Amino acid sequence: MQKPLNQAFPDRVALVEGEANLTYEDLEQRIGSMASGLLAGSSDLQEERIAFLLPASADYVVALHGVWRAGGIAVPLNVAATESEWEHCLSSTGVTRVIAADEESASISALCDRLAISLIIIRDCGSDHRASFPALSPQRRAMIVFTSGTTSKPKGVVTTHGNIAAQIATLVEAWEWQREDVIPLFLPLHHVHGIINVLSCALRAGATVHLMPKLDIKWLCEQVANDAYSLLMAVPTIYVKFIDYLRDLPTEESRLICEGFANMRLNISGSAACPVEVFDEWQQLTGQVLLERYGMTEIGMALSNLYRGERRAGHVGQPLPGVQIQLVEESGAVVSREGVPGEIQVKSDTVFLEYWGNPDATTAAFVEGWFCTGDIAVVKDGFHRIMGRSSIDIIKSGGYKLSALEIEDKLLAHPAIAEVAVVGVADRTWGEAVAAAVVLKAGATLSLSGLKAWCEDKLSAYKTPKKLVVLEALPRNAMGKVVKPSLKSVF
Ligand code: MLC
Ligand code: AMP
Repeated sequence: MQKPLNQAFPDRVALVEGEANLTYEDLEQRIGSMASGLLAGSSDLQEERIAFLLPASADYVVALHGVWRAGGIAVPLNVAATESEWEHCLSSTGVTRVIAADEESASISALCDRLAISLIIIRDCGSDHRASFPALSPQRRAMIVFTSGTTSKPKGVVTTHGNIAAQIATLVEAWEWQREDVIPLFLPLHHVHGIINVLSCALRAGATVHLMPKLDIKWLCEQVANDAYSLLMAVPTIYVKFIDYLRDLPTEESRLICEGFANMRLNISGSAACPVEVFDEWQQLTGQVLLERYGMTEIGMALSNLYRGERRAGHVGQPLPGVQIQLVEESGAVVSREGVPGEIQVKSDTVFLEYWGNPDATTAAFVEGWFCTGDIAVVKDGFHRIMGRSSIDIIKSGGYKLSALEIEDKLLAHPAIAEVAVVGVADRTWGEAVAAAVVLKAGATLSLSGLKAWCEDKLSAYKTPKKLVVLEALPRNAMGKVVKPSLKSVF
């Protein structure tokens, strides 16, 4: 399934990293060397889980494809996570080797020692002895990406080579990816938006990816003004950041950058709801009509507005090629007419295989072969509109899916906190912001800055509360359960 990347376009530039350009031929050489090194004489890694802690870089791409080519399962780690978060990813999936860059290796080496996992530095991974690589069926497991949800600990979503090929194929077709495309990649590479929609589609199409380890709005705008890119894919928060930046610039400078955006062939928003105001402002500023689409780690992308056709603000469009969608009412009845809301359920080759080591969660996620997303939508004139989620414990902040339960679990260990409830509250930049309501232990005090500092080595920074209220008691119903909807109004 993992075909060589260089067959049709060896001389084209695949990756740009700083001043360096890597052609498809160069990349293929490095992947071959990496895969041979990982195999170290064996013929197939037989789904060995190999994690990597690498920022967006050619090294990352080489590690990902090297693991795939050698028959392993790739487990990309969040470079900004805490040690306890890495520990969960590594131990729950039985990772045996971690590949890291020089800079990142120090932060994970003690953990690898403790878990008896071998830590290898990427530059030491390759081998000059070219191995022959295993033939991989579409059913073979390829990747585990962690997703937060309605359980305290993130779940490992397993996709096969067939799933990944289908996720890429539907987007290459729907958005008409072409080898002339050039796209910046600033999204995190431990989630499907960055891994599949940007990186993998570009490489499948023979396009060029500009890798950047961090979002830098000013630098990106300079590139855009020089017509460096044909495509842009981002979460709504990033469009808000672009809008704020452009609005603050002198008119002429802003005009040049906006013209650059106008010259692109496509700007896409996804991973969280794009507010109609952001859609409208982007169009006013740049002339670009944002294409909004809907997806999920477990299913890749499922719904999308049309590349050639109407793109409706506040809507996520129609099913992508090869993806079947049904809306299902709470009663279990399939919605048969427009205007009736129901849970989005998906059937497609793009849908994941299983949650790693969690057959109960896997079984619970499917009904008669349909994957139940937990997202509620309604259809009008054939366009799907996302109305919300069935669980209040899932928060979408800047495109990251966060579990209120995971954050509550961590905060409960704080010495001043007796009770805690976490909710997402509406926020212009982040979509939803993490907000914590706490009841303190007798005599204790707590400030937001103190809480943030305490969270530093326990939670990734984007999970830490942005708002804090101290209450005498949490609002609870007759069963003693915290009434979270009423808590939102407290903020
Ligand atoms: C950063 N911060 C966040 C945050 N990102 N806070 C809440 N939510 C977030 N998402 C905080 C940091 O903790 C820090 O806080 C401050 O903002 C500045 O940090 P930064 O790292 O400099 O921020 P920035 O680089 O601007 O990052 C913002 C961002 C990033 C939007 C680029 O969040 C991001 O890459 N989001 C995309 C996530 C994504 O790819 N999701 C797709 C999942 S897959 P402090 O207090 O220290 O100042 C999926 C399926 C699908 O959803 O459909 O695609
Ligand atoms: P993740 O589990 O991180 O892949 O996040 C997937 C979730 O993001 C979906 O279940 C939706 O709740 C949300 N999502 C993705 N795209 C959109 C969108 N365009 N509009 C609203 N929500 C979205």
